[in-house]
Amino acid sequence: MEKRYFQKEIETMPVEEIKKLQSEKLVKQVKHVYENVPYYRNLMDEKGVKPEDIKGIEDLHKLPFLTKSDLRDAYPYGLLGKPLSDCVRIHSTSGTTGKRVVAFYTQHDIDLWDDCCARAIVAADGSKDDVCQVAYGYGLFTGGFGLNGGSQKVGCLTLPMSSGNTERQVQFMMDLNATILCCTPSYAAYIGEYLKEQGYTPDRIPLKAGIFGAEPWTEEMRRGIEATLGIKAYDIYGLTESTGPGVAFECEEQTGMHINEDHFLAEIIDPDTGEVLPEGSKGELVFTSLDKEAFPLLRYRTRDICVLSRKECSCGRTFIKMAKPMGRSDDMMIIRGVNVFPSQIETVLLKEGYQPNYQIVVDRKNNNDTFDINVEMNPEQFTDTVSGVTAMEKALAGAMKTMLGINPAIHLVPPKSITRSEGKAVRVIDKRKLHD
Ligand code: DLL
Repeated sequence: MEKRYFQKEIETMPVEEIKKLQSEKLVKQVKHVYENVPYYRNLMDEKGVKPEDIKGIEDLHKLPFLTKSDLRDAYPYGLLGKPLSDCVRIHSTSGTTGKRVVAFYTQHDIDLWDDCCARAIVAADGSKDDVCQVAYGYGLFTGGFGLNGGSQKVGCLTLPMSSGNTERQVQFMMDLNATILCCTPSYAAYIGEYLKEQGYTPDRIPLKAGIFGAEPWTEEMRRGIEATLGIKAYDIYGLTESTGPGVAFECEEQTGMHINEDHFLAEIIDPDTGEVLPEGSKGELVFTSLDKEAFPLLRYRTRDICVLSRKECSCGRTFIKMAKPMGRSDDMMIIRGVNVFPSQIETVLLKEGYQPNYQIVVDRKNNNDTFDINVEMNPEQFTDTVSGVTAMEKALAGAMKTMLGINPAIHLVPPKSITRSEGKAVRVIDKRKLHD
């Protein structure tokens, strides 16, 4: 495949030049934030740091962190870097607890965000000859508008479907020959399942690529979606606080996502001590937005756990890569004293031949954690003999024990009995939080 980039000179810039550019932007951004965002100025003053102390990216560690609770304290306008009259849009996080985070955008911010998403679409082989079906939600969620902006910038014919109404999604996909699908991986899996039921084999589906993100998904799930839809599936990462999708995107190598380093400066820290860790270490991802105007977050702790790597990439892009974040530090459940991530459970399910249709239920009874996993059987595995089901449950529980170190109670449930997600999947019901 001929290598294509949306902004070649930036995407393939020598690393030393990227670092130089980041240093220049950082110095300017820190000064701007100190002068215009009293909330952050107070944090810097408390830490005894002045803008003059930041001479380049090597001084980044001197700045204070921002956390989600700062965003809540400063809600709604406390972190604005531009007058409200210069802002043209807001988006908000999908969080369901506490106050939502509200992020602001100037037109400049929207433009750079569109560029980031356009880079992702071109990396997935998109061009003006493609029909790009955007099935992320439109609205306060950033997925729909973000990919929509990128798609139009590339010149694709853009189908702003939003999420849901699967029957209509499929009808438009077929009638208008959509070649690129953008949605959450769980919704892509659902669309695939629906198409299969309707008798569509991969060769009859016009799609060639998918750009899936907004939630953790495993390599096994990727291969499953690729096979059902007959496409190449690319990961995309982002968060509302630093624009939305497109902070990082995958190229054809499919070995992690290139971070758009001309706009976002990434660090990995120890989530407990805040210490900056060397490249290649696993830890919490922290982002500094280098040139966003309206919501210019410095050293924002994402709570996403991942690894960065500057290993050379065959695609020619020089941007550092982040591994798939396999859960946020706050997704991690501690069950009977053991750390458990939903992604580990998903990996076992897919290895054992199940689909990623499951729900984890954690509760506390008589001071002991209970740990149940409801798992859907595939139609071909479906058996209604009690002994057959019990044997399958036992085998799966054994595989889980090997991966997790603790034994869940597995409940196999009939095909299609777990509600499908059209956006981000809800995998965990932790009832302990209700009691605590
Ligand atoms: O999910 C933005 C987005 C939209 C990304 C569409 C990709 C595609 P939020 O709702 O603010 O924004 O949620 C951000 O979702 O901190 C991660 O925990 C998780 N996340 C996002 N992308 C990925 C991914 C959007 N590719 C939070 N893999 C982030 C794993 C992801 N987790």
